[in-house]
Amino acid sequence: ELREKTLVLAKPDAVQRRLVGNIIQRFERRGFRLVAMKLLQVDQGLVDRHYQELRHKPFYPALVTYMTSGPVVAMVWEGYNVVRSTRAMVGDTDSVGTIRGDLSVHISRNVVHASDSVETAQREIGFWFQRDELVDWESRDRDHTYG
Ligand code: YYY
Ligand code: MG
Repeated sequence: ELREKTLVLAKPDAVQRRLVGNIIQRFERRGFRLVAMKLLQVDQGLVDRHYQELRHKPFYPALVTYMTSGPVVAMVWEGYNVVRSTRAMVGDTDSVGTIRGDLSVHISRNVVHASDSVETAQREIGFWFQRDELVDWESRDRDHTYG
């Protein structure tokens, strides 16, 4: 499915630490297509929806404080197998060579979120974006190189 979509968040620590460009560049370079992006201050309601299955975990209050501590960059990326590929690229804090492994040292400040299944992605995109915020566009690099 070439139109598979996933939600990626550059979390508040990524924005504060000026890592957003590096994160975006990795998905661009891989060949995925950016179809939506915005910077926003998140409120607790959105965190509750986004992380609803974690609401009873002991770390949940700290997770809410972290996620609402500053702006987040929310993105939708599209492409073949994008959900699975993006999870692999995001990796874990202790997996060097992944986004988290390269850019973070602690699970509670792991710089990025990516949806964990196609179904989760559809649901999460709906939490973060209106339907008309997703842009369908074609790569026409020749026109943009030569005018
Ligand atoms: O999907 P993923 O982000 O890799 O991990 P989850 O187990 O779904 O947890 C979501 C989020 O919660 C994680 O990115 C950081 C935070 N968290 C935490 O602060 N402390 C933990 N012990 C586990 C998760
Ligand atoms: Mg998860």
